[in-house]
Amino acid sequence: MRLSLIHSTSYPLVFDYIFHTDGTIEVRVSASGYLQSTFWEASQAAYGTPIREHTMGSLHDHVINFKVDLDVAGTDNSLLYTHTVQEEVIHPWLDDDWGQTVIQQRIVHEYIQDENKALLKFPENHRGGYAIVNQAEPNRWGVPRGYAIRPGYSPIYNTVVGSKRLLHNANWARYNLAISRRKDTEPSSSSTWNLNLPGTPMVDFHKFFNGENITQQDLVAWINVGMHHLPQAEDVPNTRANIATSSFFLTPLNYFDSDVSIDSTNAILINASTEGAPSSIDEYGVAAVQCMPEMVPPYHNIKLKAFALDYALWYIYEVIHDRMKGEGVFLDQQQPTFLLNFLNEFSSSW
Ligand SMILES: [Cu+2]
Repeated sequence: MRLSLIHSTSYPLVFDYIFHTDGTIEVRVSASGYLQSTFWEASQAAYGTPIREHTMGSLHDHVINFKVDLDVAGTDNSLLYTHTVQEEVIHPWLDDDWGQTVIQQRIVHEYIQDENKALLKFPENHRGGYAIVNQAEPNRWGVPRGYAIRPGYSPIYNTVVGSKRLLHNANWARYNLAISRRKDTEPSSSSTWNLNLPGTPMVDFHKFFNGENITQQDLVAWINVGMHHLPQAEDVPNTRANIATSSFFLTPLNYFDSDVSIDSTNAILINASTEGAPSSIDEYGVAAVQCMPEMVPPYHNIKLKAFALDYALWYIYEVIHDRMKGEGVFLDQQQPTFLLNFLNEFSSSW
């Protein structure tokens, strides 16, 4: 099941929450729309890319923080770091020419107990990962039931650290994820006003991390998605949502005793017990469903007059129109000629 929400401005963000039949929840954010650009000047090539004759797409980062208040098999949860290491061991039963030393890998399970050590980046080469588990609730095989937090597309964090504008107000953006004790006094990782107070922000994310023990406690995961945006020609006219996308997965980790997607009622069992004979088919009583969407009606504008198919111009027209209305200048909806002229001039220099 997929739930999609669109936050629509000139730079729309599509939020997808995808519920997989194995119990995985996928969270994905995709960006599109118009770049906030600046004037192209060749000496500034280290800070952007020319995307038109006189226009530069500027280098920037997007980081978006999700608060994930997971309770895995109850509220008593721990942070498990599982990773692999290389080791050198002796296998005495070997009689190879090069000896009995073998280099191999092994799994290391480690519970992170100190909240201060739970400001995390995904391990290099993604050789391991983090999970919220309940140590007191094993599955059938004796393994603590858990949910892993896995990276999806573009698992990034903020590049710039230490700038005065981001002194303490975006500390949440410095990591891939962080795990803290859940508290009513820590409802969000930032606030609208943080922007204006870099040194003493309303919410300083680092203050959530004060050395508390996070073993078998009610925990919250703070997870970042985003993109290092080095603009390119193909960001015009719209940033491409297939590339400007970022995601993470919350996925069962020994939470079940096996893959539960097998229990999906729309499974079909085909039994061909005798060669040459027709096979029996069991659809478990689920009727075939065809979800054809309704035909989309032709586009028409219900507000004002539409100009050709260039939505960019149309958008600008609407913005200008709204501003003029806001400033008390009445724009006759039936006579937008002067505005069309303006748009033509604007588009030729654009
Ligand atoms: Cu961007």
